[in-house]
Amino acid sequence: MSDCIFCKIVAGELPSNTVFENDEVLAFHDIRPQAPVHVLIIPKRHIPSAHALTAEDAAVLGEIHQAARQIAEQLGVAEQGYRLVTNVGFHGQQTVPHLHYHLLGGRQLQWPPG
Ligand code: DGP
Repeated sequence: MSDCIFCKIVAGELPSNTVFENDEVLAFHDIRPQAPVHVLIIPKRHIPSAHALTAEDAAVLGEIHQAARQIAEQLGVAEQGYRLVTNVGFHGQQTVPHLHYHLLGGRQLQWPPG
């Protein structure tokens, strides 16, 4: 999508601090980190949110979870634990309408979220 900032990052039209990339998935540091480790993991193909997923997206979801495991190991948060979360829509506080998973770690996270 031409006006999607994450599609622009995928296309190399906007910069990002990449931590993982394969044919289907890109992961980069969040521009406004909420934890010592805060990475966004996205499908390269534009999917608006988790609510828009279909059975045809099963493979890319698997890729995202494989990437998350690898990134958590790479950035040293796998042993202590981390959070993998996706926000959906207005009440979910989704601000970028391109599916993304936040990988947060490096400190004790709180539950429930606000
Ligand atoms: P959400 O609120 O769940 O839609 O999260 C969107 C996240 O995206 C938010 O934590 C800030 C981050 N973000 C927004 N624009 C950019 C950008 O241009 N680059 C990077 N690296 N992160 C961005």
